[in-house]
Amino acid sequence: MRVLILGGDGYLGWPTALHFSQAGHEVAVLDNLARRGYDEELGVQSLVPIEDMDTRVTAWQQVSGKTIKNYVGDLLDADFVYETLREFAPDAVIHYAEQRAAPYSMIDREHAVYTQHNNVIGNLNLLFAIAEVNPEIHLVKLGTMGEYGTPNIDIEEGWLEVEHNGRKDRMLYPKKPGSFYHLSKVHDSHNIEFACRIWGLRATDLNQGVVYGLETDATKLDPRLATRFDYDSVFGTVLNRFVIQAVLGEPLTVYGNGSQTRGFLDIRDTVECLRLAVENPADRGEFRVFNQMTESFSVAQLADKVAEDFPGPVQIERLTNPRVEQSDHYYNVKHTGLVDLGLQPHLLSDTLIESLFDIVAAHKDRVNIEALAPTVTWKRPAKEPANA
Ligand code: NAD
Ligand code: USQ
Repeated sequence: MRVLILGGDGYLGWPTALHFSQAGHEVAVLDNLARRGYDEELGVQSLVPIEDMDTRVTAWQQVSGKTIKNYVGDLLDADFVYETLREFAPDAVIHYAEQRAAPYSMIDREHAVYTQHNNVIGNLNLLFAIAEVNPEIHLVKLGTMGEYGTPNIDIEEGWLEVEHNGRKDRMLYPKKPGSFYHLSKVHDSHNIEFACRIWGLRATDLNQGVVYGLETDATKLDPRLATRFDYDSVFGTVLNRFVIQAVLGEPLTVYGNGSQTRGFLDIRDTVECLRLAVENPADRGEFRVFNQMTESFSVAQLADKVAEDFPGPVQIERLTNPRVEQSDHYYNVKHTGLVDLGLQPHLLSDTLIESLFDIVAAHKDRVNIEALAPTVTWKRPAKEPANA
């Protein structure tokens, strides 16, 4: 198949491109390199050095003999999106290309507006381009488990059978997201469902949990193929951060009492879930939703697991939670759709965490220690008038 990967320069997009190319698909990546810009803005860099896209693509050609086409541009540029779809003529488009950090979206008004504008308008441009260039294209869109929040009932895969006053309907599962970033994904999901229902597009929304890990079969083949690994309090995700903090001898930063529970998955399962979704497309008019996670853990359980696996002393620190989120809540998620398509999950009890310690140790001098502590808070202090 011909597969276009939007956000192909990112943590997940690049390993996904390699995985599809390795599996024999014709692959192109598209990215506006915004993620590298956020690094500069925040004064951080990927813990593991990453090459620019030209070097990555050349390295892959040398290692595998396969080519990946590289488009540099912005999803906010609608003409560019239409042109790319016409030129590459994909069978499937994987859409990762959004601002994806909840804390980044909560910094201030500008960052919230940037996040929702970038994500919602980029996705809308894509929907129109697919509808007008080739409505047969299967859109595989990255959503997030955080769209649902932590409701006090079981979380279904996207849809809920509702009985109300004696009548029944199948409704989109109600959403209770926890940041302006997570909200942008809810808006995207609604826009995509509408495009499937009204225009007959075909789409799969992958409500993915928090990803951990660094290497896939393909990225391991050459250091120039490495993907990014974030440790900072804005873009670093919780388990990756705990592993890095342990190696640096810094305390593991558990927010609140650590009872908040999330869905997680290994990066090797992310790329495989994408392959399964693309190779088994949704029907025309279908808005298909999978919950892309393999296990649930509380933050405290993750900290304990890292402390248990790390060969040296580890301190676990409970910080006042900078976010507003529920603790001690119910969390029970249905996630059978991808398993039914053939996913064989890598579980956290496998050896992944130990394998990360040496990689982190080799690059620990690249860490800006000051970027580890959380600085973005969810609450809004009243602003003094400018002339006060
Ligand atoms: P990332 O930030 O590393 O990659 C996203 C890429 O998209 C970046 O390279 C960025 O430059 C590009 N991009 C952003 N806006 C763009 C635009 N307007 N036009 C073109 N390119 C643009 O993020 P990631 O961790 O690889 O996540 C990829 C996707 O998966 C995101 O949509 C994210 O919401 C979702 N997701 C990630 C996780 C996780 O734990 N990393 C979990 C659930 C869902
Ligand atoms: N947390 C800590 N300590 C830390 C960092 C995080 O206790 O040092 C806690 C947070 O309070 C939160 C949980 O860990 O309860 C997860 O936080 P995170 O930063 O790892 O993940 P999150 O902000 O939810 O976002 C990440 C990705 C996002 C994706 C989401 C999947 O950045 O792109 O959408 O995971 S999900 O959480 O399922 O919505």
